[in-house]
Amino acid sequence: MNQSEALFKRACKTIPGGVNSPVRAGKSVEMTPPFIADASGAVIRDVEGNAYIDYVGSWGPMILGHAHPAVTAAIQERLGKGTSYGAPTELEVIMAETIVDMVPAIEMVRMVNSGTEAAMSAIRLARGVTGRKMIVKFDGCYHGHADSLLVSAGSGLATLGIPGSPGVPDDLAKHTLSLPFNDTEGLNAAFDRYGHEIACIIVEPVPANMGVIVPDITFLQRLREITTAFGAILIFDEVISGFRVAPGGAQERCGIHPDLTCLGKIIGGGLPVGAYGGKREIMLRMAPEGDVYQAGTLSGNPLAMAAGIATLTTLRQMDPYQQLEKMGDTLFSGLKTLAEKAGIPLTVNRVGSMGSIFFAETPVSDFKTAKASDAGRFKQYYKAMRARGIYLAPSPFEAAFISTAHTEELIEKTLRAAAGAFEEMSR
Ligand code: KE4
Repeated sequence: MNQSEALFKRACKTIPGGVNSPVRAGKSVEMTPPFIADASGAVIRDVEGNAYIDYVGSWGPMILGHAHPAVTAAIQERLGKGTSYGAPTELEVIMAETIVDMVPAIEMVRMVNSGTEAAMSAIRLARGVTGRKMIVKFDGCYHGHADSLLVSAGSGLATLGIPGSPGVPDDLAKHTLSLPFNDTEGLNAAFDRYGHEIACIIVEPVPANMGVIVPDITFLQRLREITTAFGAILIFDEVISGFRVAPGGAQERCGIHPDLTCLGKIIGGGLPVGAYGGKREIMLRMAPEGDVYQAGTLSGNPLAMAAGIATLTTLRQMDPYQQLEKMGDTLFSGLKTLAEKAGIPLTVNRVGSMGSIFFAETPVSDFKTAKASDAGRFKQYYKAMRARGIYLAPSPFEAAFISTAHTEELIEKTLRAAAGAFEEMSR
């Protein structure tokens, strides 16, 4: 038994499943998760000292790579001043001003501690503002684990094959309508039937929790039209796509402005964070200004703010999006070519520096087609790549992320590993 296996065995005695978030356990690939000792740049090292090129990036936050000097320095500078006060700081004002400046549809923003809190707060606000109960989400999209949103969620739930979750009361789940993504007809039919009962649509404008799905722009435009027509709130969950696919996220890329936006991950630089924001007149309904309640002991935590501000400031200075686009294209078109050479059908979906591969012969455009891809082949691929020093998400329903620390040389090394993996799989 190696050290990770020993630690996992030990962890399972006191932590459910040995992990603090289900998808980390790698159940769908049937491998013990590596226990991490440290990471820097694009490389992560396990407790045995094995080094891997990292495409998980903490599931999105590490767009600058691990232990980026600017982020580390910002945290260290704050440490000596205390870790939490429960009172406002200038850092929170700087963070809010930066988000408002960078994200087109955000005029006011509230910090929370996770993407889950951001999404649950945004739907509570939408229900409060409209006085309506029903919310619309899309199969395969994941917005954290708040009760109303664990209905055909993607990510962990998709990986574990649980359609919803025990513990979510039926009379709450019944207010959530989950529709197929990229299906305008289904959307129109739902609004024809329930339109005036619908408080909001919450959507990942670039889904990344059923693997990455490329949105049909006319579908996204229809979301905006139909919510406006029926007086419902449009919420873009940009916890992953925010600052990832463009400085202003997916809403900058597609030019569609939601009423509310959820953020997380990148804005904390790896520390616990979330945020929701949007139109001023909607956000002013939040306590203590307004009557919709939401709170959090550690919301706007100074260490998380320092790390997040350093991350966003560095991103603005570097403006790495063209380089990330190029690296993404090199990696994912390379994977497609290599798989074809090995006679292995592969569908590749990518937006900027995040993408997924599906072992499928047909396009993957929604949860149904994502689930139809060959999970057994993914397991073989995952094992073969990990054996060759490439660290991928242990699930076919996640994204691979490229950071600014990934070099052409590391991408080439990854493609060489993939060539070996596909060759092994084709035998
Ligand atoms: P957190 O509560 O995990 O910070 O954020 C929830 C969330 C909300 N919205 C989107 C679009 C998300 O992708 C997430 C969380 N993402 C998953 C992985 N795809 C987190 C990984 C995990 O659950 O451990």
